[in-house]
Amino acid sequence: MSRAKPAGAIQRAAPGRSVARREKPIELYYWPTPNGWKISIMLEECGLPYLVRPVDISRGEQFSPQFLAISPNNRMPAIVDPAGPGGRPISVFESGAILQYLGRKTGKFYPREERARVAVEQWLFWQIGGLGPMAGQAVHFRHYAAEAIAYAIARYTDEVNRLYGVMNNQLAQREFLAGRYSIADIACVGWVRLAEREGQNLAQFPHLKRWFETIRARQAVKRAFAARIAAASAVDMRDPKVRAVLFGQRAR
Ligand SMILES: N[C@@H](CCC(=O)N[C@@H](CS)C(=O)NCC(=O)O)C(=O)O
Repeated sequence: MSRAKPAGAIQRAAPGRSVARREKPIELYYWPTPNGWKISIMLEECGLPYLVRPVDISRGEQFSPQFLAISPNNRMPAIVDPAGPGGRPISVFESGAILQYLGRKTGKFYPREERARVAVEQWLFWQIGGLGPMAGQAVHFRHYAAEAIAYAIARYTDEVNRLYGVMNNQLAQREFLAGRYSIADIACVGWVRLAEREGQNLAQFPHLKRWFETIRARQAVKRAFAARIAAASAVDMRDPKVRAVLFGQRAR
């Protein structure tokens, strides 16, 4: 398996903020996927300076010892905040934990008041335990599986359809999943962006469509979605070397 050296870092700053200022940027270990977008959206929304450290998961960079020291699950995203608690660096892996950390750090998109916080957390965990894994499997069996397995395609496509219906019903009553725009919406939007690849038609879910269009129009979200990593755009998922890295992983 390839142990390619990570590609160069890309420094980003919120509009109107200079990256030359004293504040050390948060390092974002990133690849442009729905899980990666969650954190680039949050950093953009919070106006925090950050440095993108691409983790080319198609070449096995998620298995480098340096990355595993931060993210032992060999998955991105992860962050290193040089100004963590007590002014000392802290690393965080798992996108939900990162969103909560950044929400607590900035006081943004993650309310303190207990009822409002619980409302956000239940939808955040719903995404982490439900929408993300199910949509990921739907994409896998619809687009990447070596053979088309009708049962698996139907099972995951149906489950994502059910989950979209749950969001649609919630959004019939509220502007955002937990009332106000929050880390729960930030966690979900990248997966809804891939609706077509998941075998879903947003026209079937008018409230979800309205929500998606509202969030997609936010400047921070536009910037996060527009950020390109050339190597990622060039990945060919049919390449046997890429497939050997990403599929059939077992304990090491
Ligand atoms: N539960 C994790 C999931 C992260 C995840 O699945 N990341 C994928 C890309 S979307 C990854 O890094 N894959 C590398 C691999 O499969 O080896 C989170 O929410 O952070």
